[in-house]
Amino acid sequence: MFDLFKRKFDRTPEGMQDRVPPGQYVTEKFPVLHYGEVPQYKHVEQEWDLRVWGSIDEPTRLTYAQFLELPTIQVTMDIHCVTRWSKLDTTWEGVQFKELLKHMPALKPEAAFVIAHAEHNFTANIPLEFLMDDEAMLAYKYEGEPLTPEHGYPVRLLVPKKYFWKSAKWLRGLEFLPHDKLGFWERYGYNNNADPWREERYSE
Ligand SMILES: Nc1nc2c(c(=O)[nH]1)N[C@H]1C(S)=C(S)[C@@H](COP(=O)(O)O)O[C@H]1N2
Ligand SMILES: [Mo]
Repeated sequence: MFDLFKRKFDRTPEGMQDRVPPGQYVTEKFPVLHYGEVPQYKHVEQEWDLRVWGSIDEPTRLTYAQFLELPTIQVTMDIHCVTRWSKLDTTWEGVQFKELLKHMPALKPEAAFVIAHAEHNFTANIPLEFLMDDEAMLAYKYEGEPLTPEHGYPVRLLVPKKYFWKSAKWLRGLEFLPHDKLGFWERYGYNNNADPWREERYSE
C-alpha cells in the first residue's frame, strides 16, 4: 500500500514518479483551463464578495477586506487535471476552509455538500468532507504572488486530492446543501468523486 504522506514529500526522481497518478504526465508549465471568459476586476474591494447560504444558521456575506483579515495557511500540493497534465509542488496561500467556517454562523447539522459558485454561473459540487481536509482552502496567492486573472484572481477554491476541476476559480459563493447536486463539469460527464489515483475521470 502506498503512503500518502511519504509520497507527498518524496522529491527523488523515483519518488516524483510515484506522485504521478495513472494516465497523467508531468508538466512544468501551468496550463490555463476553464470554460468561458476570464473575469476582470478593476476595483476588487467593491466588486468582490463571498456569499454563503443554504444549510447555515444565517446566510452571510464576507467583503474582500473581511476575507483578507482571516488567518492564512500555506500549502504545497500536486495538482492533476482530468485532461492528463499534472503539476507537482505548487505552493498556495489562502484561508483554510475549516478556518473560514469558524468565522461564519454555524452550519446546520444537515449540511453535507457544498456548491462552489463562481463568476459566470460556473459551479462545482463538493462533499463537505472533501473540504474539511487540512489542505482545502480559498487561495489568493500562488508562489507568493496574488493569483493571476487566468488562474482565478482574486480567490479560488483548492480541493486537494481530487482532479483539479473541482477547484473553482473566481469563487463568489458557497452554498451548503443536505444532498448532492451536480456542478458544471459534473453535469458535462465528469466523475462526481474525481479521485485521480482511481482514475475517476468520467461518469459511467
Ligand atoms: N470558474 C471556473 N473554475 C474552474 C474551471 C472553470 O471552467 N471555471 N475549470 C476547472 C478545471 S477543468 C481545471 S483543470 C482548473 C484549471 O485551473 P488553472 O487554469 O489555474 O490551471 O480550474 C478549474 N476551475
Ligand atoms: Mo481540468
